[in-house]
Amino acid sequence: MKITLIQPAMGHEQGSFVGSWKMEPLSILALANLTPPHHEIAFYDDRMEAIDFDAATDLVAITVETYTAMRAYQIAQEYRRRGVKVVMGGYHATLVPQECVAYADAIVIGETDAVWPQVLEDAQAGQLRRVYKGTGRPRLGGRINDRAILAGKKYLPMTLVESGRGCKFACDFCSITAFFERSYNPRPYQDVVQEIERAGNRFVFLVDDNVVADFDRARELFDALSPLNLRWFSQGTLNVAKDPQLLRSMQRSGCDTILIGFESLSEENLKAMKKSFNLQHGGMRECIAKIRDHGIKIYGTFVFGYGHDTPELFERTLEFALEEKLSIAAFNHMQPFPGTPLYERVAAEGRLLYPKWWLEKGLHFGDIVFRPKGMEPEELRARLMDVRRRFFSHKGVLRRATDARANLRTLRSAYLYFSLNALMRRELDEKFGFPLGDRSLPMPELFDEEPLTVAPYLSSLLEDEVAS
Ligand code: B12
Ligand code: SF4
Repeated sequence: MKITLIQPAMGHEQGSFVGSWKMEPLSILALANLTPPHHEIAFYDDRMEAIDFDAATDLVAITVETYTAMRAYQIAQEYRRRGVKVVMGGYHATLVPQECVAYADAIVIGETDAVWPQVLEDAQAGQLRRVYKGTGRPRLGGRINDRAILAGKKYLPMTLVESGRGCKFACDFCSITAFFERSYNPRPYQDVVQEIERAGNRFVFLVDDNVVADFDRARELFDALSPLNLRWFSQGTLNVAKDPQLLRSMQRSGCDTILIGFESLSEENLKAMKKSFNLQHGGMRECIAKIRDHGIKIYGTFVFGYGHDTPELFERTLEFALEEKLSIAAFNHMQPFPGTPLYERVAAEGRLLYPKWWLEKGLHFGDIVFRPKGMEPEELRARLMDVRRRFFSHKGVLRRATDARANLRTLRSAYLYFSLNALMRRELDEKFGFPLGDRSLPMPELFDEEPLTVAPYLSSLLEDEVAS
């Protein structure tokens, strides 16, 4: 069979796509590497090239996130009206399967590692089922991704590698914890090393949502990375600061930046999002100091729109981010992703302005899709934009640069610090205002479906795991 893999963009209108989002698509790479070699593979990255809908193909596979759902459904519509079967999978397909299945011939719920060959066999036999489900947690060992299908595409010069999936925390807004039900599944560190060596790039993004989810395992991984002379980036939790030995091995292994979700300086907000663990181990400032003392830069993320925000909290948060010399920061609005407890709560309170915001015609990235408590949606949007602009202003960048411990620790750290900040500043207007979907194509038709619930499918995933 000829299989066409597609990474959808969030939308199309302006002719270009946000530069810092053009990263290697690992979901596509996983599918390509799980496909038996007798099949032929074509791949379109909708973020940087036009899709030839008329090119001959037997099956189309599209990865769907919530923000790319509208565009993914439009792409599916184009293929299906040409008589080509479409399979969808990924976060959105897993968390809102009852919607996604209406736009595809088949969907895969959950991790697809074990089930993809079966989907292909069924497709070849003309017996595609409507819904497939990855059961239990797959063994992540034994697959070292080949990157041949990415050749010639203009990605950021950074290799993306998985070193584990999931996270044991339960933040109420998080799709990860909804998808993996608070479990963590590490990949053998030897495979991680092998994949990095095979890719041959010193700049690596370990895409785990919490690379320090298991301290002992993280230490093993970092020690194994040390001889590779890497500059690596990842995401983690603040509690890493409580283990100086782990921080040392992180530093030795070449950790440049760790993204940490601080989320809010308000204790009440943290409580509401089930993230009070951010206040442990001496508090945020003490933890930040320990991490920066090890030469590691911090990319801090903050969220506004929970119930206890005030104008003063925006100012205090900006001052905190500048004072603590965060290398980069994201100031996001609370986003009710379907399938999360947050979505259920905001919906139950009648505060969703658009229940299916991801399919709302005319919506842009950065638009507020719910009614915040204590301020108008437009005020929330405007305050966030103001804080972002001041953080990335020349003054803000220079103030944060006065940091010999991490941001300007070496010439290379300084180069990365200034170039990343310049990129983020340039992109502010482009990113916040980016359209969802392709306005030149018909919007996806809306179908009636069962009311959304907190992913009941995932409970059965867990049962499978217990049974196996
Ligand atoms: C790397 C990353 C990015 C990179 C690039 C992503 C890319 N696609 O190129 C950058 C930094 C640019 C980015 C940006 C954003 N991201 Co992001 N990102 C990630 C991250 C950390 C890793 C993705 C990855 O490579 N995973 C590894 C692959 C192998 O896993 P996978 O995608 O789940 O695929 C498996 C299955 O889902 C399934 N599968 C997936 N697709 C398909 C398709 C078919 C047909 C089948 C059968 C199976 C299948 O098979 C795979 C193997 O089992 C994830 C979190 C995570 N750990 O996954 C967040 C994540 C995907 N991002 C998320 C978000 C919200 C964003 C942003 C909106 C953030 C922001 N506020 O700016 C933007 C949106 C950009 C866009 N979509 O255009 C959310 C999405 C939530 C949701 N409900 O959709 C996630 C889950 C993070 C989170 N904590 O919630 N992101
Ligand atoms: S710590 Fe991060 S990855 Fe883990 S549940 Fe919370 S937001 Fe999600």
